[in-house]
Amino acid sequence: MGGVFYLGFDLSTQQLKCLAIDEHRCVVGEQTVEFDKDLPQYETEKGVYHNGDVVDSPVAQWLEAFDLVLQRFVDAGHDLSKVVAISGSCQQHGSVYWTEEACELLENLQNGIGSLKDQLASTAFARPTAPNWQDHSTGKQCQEMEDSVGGPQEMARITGSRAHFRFTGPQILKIIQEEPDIYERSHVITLVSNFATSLLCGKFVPLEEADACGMNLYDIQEKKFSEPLVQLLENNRQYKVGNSLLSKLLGEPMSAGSPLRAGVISQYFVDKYGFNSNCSVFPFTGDNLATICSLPLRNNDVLISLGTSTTVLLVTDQYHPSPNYHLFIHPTIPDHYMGMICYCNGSLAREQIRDQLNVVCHDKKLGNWLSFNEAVSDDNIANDNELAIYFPLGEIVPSVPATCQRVLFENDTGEILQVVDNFNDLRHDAKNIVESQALSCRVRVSPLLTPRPGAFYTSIQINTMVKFDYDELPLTAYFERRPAHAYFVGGASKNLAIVKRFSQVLGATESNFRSENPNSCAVGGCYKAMWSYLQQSESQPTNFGMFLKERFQPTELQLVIKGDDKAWDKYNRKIVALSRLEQSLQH
Ligand code: ADP
Ligand code: XUL
Repeated sequence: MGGVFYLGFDLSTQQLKCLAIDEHRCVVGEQTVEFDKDLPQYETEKGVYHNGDVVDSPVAQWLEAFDLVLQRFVDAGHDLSKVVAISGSCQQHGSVYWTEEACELLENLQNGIGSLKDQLASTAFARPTAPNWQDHSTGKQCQEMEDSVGGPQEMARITGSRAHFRFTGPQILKIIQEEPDIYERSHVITLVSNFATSLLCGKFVPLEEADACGMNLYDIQEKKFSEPLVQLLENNRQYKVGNSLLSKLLGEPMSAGSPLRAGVISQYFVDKYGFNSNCSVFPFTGDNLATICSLPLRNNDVLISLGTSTTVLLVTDQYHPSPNYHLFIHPTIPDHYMGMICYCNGSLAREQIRDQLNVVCHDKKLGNWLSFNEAVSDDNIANDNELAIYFPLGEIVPSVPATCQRVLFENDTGEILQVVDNFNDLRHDAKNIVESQALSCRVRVSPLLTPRPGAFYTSIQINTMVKFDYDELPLTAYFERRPAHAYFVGGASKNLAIVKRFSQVLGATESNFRSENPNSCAVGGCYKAMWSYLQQSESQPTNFGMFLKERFQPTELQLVIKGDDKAWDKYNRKIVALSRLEQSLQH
């Protein structure tokens, strides 16, 4: 490795990854510690312990992973003294409970007297495990928190999300109620992100503001912890021997959007792995937040992750919260937010139709997408008056149990004419599933985008009011708010037929790209480190979006299709029908 370089960590559920990039953003090193395989003594399954609804991870496993991943860098011959800045990403929502002694222990970490685990594991933590985002055990606490502020809508307005099992506030409330001794012994509570930053800096580092939005405790518009929510947790304490919740959380978070440094690397890492003692550490953020930092995403751009489930991430300057999705403060762009919409039914539902179609087409090759793709791309399949939703699993948006519904509708009004058991043939289902999945994303994304009046040709009554979830907007709102760019990632983004059709329905005005970077969270961490570091030494601050735009090579992204107004306009006619179909499921 030549000149300076930057490290990006990704502490996820199953592994700790660390990526090194040089000043040209080329990856020059990569090491991973897989928890189940490399640290079998913890006996975790996919990185976690399951006990009924309770899912948690051993904190000591993460301590060992940090030592191991850095040792692997050194063993691979990398000179860590060239690292000028570090940042990273972590699984969201998890929380780590530290004792009063932890502060001194962190500040006195020393090489030569043992590993991080030896020096911290037995005395620095009030709880040996951290609740994991897969935990489902806080239903009671979610209800109490929503009731205390006046319901899910108000909770979403304050904190960017309604109360969720995995969010940190309900998890802390459960510990207050069920493990009062442990709670009182917890002098400091960190998220996984500032656990990692604190470890590397050898001192407690406050929360990072963007990741703090995953707690159901932070008032996003006021930019401070919500007093009524913090008070509710305080009121649940059985005895108040320890410090206040706000003090445990290390006060208000470090402001996102600015390149504020968390500190320099602790002497422990300097002595043990050869880091330079000036090496800067910038606040770690959540994994989804780091993902949007890995691509040149700007205001009104969307990222669609076509994995097992479908996740839509988008950058917006509109604070339009809803109980159906999440809003977080953007980690690097001031006055912007990241929207996150999670669907359960993504690839699995498409695979079911693919398999049924392959049976009919006598295609015996397991998992072959050929017939499915032909149908999805076929403009001669006449499905303009067809609409269907395919939810083999209960869905999050809209919130309905598992169902499959096919309807025919009146093209000019969107009125549903008939529920049918089947369409002409299964090729219609292939085309309809991709279209309706994309249309569902489109109508949820629209209210979060900036309105930009443009041409549309649809003859349908444009002042018709359309209802999706908690939103009721005139139809025009869905025409005027379009993404600028769409980026497709995840397993099914390999499939051009799916991505092209998705792109047409979503209607990005500029272009649609796909990216095949398997390390997006760690890459986002590297870019955050690099941008933050360069900002500190430059007199003219560069906005993070511009920084990425300037540095991104066009070859890193594959252009799938340019914005196509005509193709997009065709789907305007299906919006009213989708709204009616979804509402018929709620009754
Ligand atoms: P995860 O979400 O679990 O991280 P991936 O992002 O790897 O997983 O996505 C896995 C999904 O990608 C699979 O369920 C599969 O259906 C889908 N997939 C993979 N290749 C293709 C393809 N060529 N066409 C359509 N879907 C695909
Ligand atoms: C997001 C969430 C997951 C974790 C995975 O809300 O719970 O994406 O961040 O690590």
